[in-house]
Amino acid sequence: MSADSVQPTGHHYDAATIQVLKGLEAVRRRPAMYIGDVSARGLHHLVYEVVDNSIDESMAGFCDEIKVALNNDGSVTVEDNGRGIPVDEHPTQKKPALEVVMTTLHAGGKFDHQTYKVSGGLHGVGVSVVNALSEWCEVEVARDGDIYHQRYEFGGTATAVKKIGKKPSSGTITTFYPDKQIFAKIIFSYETLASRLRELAFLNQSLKIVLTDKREGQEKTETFRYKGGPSDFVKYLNENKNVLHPKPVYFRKEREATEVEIAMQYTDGYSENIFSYVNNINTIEGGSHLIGFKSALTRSINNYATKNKLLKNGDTALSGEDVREGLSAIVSARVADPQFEGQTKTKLGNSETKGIVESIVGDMLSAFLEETPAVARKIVEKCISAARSREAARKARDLVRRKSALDSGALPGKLADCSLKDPDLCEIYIVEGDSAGGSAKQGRDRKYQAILPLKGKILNVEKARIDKALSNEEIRTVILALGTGIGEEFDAANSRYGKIIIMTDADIDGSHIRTLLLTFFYRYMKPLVEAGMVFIAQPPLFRVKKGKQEFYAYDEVERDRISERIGKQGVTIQRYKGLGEMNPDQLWKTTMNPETRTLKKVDLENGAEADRIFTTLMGDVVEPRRKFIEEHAKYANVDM
Ligand code: 0RA
Repeated sequence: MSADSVQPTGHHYDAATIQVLKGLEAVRRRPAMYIGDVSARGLHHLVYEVVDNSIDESMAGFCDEIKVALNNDGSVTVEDNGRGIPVDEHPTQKKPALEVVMTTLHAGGKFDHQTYKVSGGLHGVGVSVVNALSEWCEVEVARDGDIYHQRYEFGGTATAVKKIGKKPSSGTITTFYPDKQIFAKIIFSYETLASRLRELAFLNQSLKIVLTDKREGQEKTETFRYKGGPSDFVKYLNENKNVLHPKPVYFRKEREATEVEIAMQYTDGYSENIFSYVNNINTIEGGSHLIGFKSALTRSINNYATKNKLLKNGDTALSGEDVREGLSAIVSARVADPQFEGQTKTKLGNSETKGIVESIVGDMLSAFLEETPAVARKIVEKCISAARSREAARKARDLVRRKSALDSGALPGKLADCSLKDPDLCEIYIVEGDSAGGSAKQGRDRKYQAILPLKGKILNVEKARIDKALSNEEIRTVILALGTGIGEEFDAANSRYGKIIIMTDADIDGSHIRTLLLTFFYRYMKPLVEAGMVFIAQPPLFRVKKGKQEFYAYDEVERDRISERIGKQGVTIQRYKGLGEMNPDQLWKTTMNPETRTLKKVDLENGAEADRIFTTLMGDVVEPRRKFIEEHAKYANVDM
């Protein structure tokens, strides 16, 4: 069924209905405008949109449990124990409020501004969008002792609101089945949903969120409920790190209708892990709340250090970077009328929020430092040590800068650059080893493909400060080749290539080098990753050959399917242990030709989760790493 044939069944087709259908038709015609895209990401957003309505009900204080179920038929159910969506007649639409909410664009739980003071939801488009993009959707509302039910198909009303039973408690149950015509693949990832639901549970102290996978063979359930809220979030982030003080610093305060909640804990590491949220939305691009937090942090710690004479002769004031080294923090703000800006609409624009957050954090943090001198001292010492090595870092950075400044063409000698200069057209393959580098250089299209072979392992930046990282030859080579600069000077816009493709062998060493490079990009060039510019090449694992016929398989299943199809007799199977075993032509055909290759985009859907993964894989603590690899080995397609 197409958008054009959306029709409410069993309903009088009046002017108001046409109005409604126009809205939802627009959603079906241009779904990406409402949910971002129609890939896996957009598909999962459908669930978040429904969950966000229940979260709003919980933030208003009427709901303390949300259940999400992945049903065996491919549909998803979201259930809450809130007040239930009202079912009485809508004053102007002359239809049950439930029906208005479900079938009218922008009429979500927020149709009445009095209902919720603050409200979450990235797109905030309302549940009618989910309805419009579903083959079918059913809602059950329990209110005032009765259960009401209504069914919709392709966004239109399929049945009238009917009483179907009795129930003493209230709540809303929404089940929807995404439209196969709109979403290419309607397979929900348990892990993707789990990490967002876990995040929501951390941000909404004591809210219980239960995720259940009911799909055959995948049955599983998890309950997310954190009595410590953001403090528990920080502990979770720091689980595999060495912390400087056992209890996260935590405070929550409201000022001028803005609520600020902060949890923070220092580790002995070097990276900065601050995750900021506004109304439960991860503000990846930051904004005024984050600026307010950072400036209050710098000022409070400097004031304390000065007042207590902790800075020695020769020590300069602590910089923002110094006071954030090794810090894990959650900055969560609830703002009544958030203005989201930036490319991904995840940057808070409200200018008044900066001052509010700054004054709350300044007051609360200064008080904490005064009252907890033992912890305060440890924190300040850590910051001072960061400041002292900042000097060394600057020297190391100068080294890179001088080298790159020799002349604009001072690219690393090992780089085989492409002839085009427009970054949008150009890509760079970062290749493991000289022999694979040789094949890649011969096989490439030199117009737009550059090759950078790396000699050996790059430094594990998870365990090194920037000065040490910059003393590593391979890391310097990558920075120079990309042209982005590093540290304070880093600018993704200066990248000489639009795509950065990591190409390593399909073995343990290869996956290690890949992880080292990803750790480096994640810690030092995160905007490149966020912009979706970092990719992993997918070379084949096998060549299946029979006579003149030649096929490439990217995993065992494919290998077996191919040999099955061409008949097992006379088939030779070669397992590629390294890229170097492929000749230039094979490498081009299988891994580099944009027409035929597959690239895996590195995405950061959930920053907090990504941080934990890098810490687990690259940090000091061994046991969780072993466990992680064991649990993920079957997906990782590496024999670690
Ligand atoms: C507006 C008013 C009221 C409840 C809701 C919206 C509501 C919406 C959703 C969406 C998912 N779960 C929900 N739970 C509640 C109630 C007004 C009242 O009862 O006074």
